[in-house]
Amino acid sequence: MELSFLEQFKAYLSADDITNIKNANDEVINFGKTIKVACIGIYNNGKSSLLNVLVDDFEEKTFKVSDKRETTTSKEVAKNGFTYIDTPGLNENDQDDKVVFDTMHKSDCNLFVHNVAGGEFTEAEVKSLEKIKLNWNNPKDFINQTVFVLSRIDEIGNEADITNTENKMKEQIKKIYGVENPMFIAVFSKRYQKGKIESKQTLIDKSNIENLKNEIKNLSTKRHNDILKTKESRLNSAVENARTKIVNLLNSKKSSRDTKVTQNNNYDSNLNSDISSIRSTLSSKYRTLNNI
Ligand SMILES: Nc1nc2c(ncn2[C@@H]2O[C@H](COP(=O)(O)OP(=O)(O)OP(=O)(O)O)[C@@H](O)[C@H]2O)c(=O)[nH]1
Ligand SMILES: [Mg+2]
Repeated sequence: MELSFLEQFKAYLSADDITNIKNANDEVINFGKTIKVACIGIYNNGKSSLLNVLVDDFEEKTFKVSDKRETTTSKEVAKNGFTYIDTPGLNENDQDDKVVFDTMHKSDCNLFVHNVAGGEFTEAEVKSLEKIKLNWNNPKDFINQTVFVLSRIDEIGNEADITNTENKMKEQIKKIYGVENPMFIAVFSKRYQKGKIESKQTLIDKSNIENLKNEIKNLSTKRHNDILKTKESRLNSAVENARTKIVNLLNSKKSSRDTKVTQNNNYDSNLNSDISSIRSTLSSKYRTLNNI
């Protein structure tokens, strides 16, 4: 969209309104150049560890990893046609949640990372899923563009336990979103890291990381048109919001100008009536004085 009109109306808009329109426009213009993947989830669940392997950083320098709460801002890194975005842990505070939600609104696909060693979704995760639902125009879209990634599978002895937990989580999602069969994949970032460092293909295959990459690609191809439509409708609503704001502001200026005109007209008419009354009084006095 040609945005030169913003210059003309900038006196009527806030810096935030203008940034919103420009960002939404950039999203539409740049759509398809890269697939934006947001990594979300509760803190310490392995989001940054997963992103490091997705960008082939086996020294974990790109996205900071720690066993305490670490990521507090969103960070983007582009690699092989994808832009991976790390986010702060969900459900810690409103400010962090806002960073995550803003990031998700820009992303084409989300990876919801869950620590499967702790069982099904925790209370904090359920709360976050409910909050995301409230922040989404069409909540089913969130599920359709999200892959639920089970991390820390090495801490679970039995594969059946992973399937069991996955089924419980699907029930939890169904209860909140009414969606059956969301996408799930269990990965082991550290095994992929080791496989790459030691050139062991079996470890790479068993880590499921390549499958995850394919899932992301399939998902973004499948949802190409829907994602573009969402971005276009976000741009339209940003422009529509600005238009409503300008019209309201102009109407309120016009109404205050009309009030002033009415006040001036009243003043003029009172003044004219005073002048004629003074004139008539004076001329009558003049006639009296002169005994006319
Ligand atoms: N055993 C095991 N540990 C893991 C795995 N993935 C990550 N970790 C460890 O879990 C801890 C947290 O990992 P991070 O990647 O920093 O987690 P995060 O979700 O980014 O955490 P925040 O940035 O605090 O929200 C680190 O100590 C990691 O080494 C895994 O697959 N298995
Ligand atoms: Mg992190």
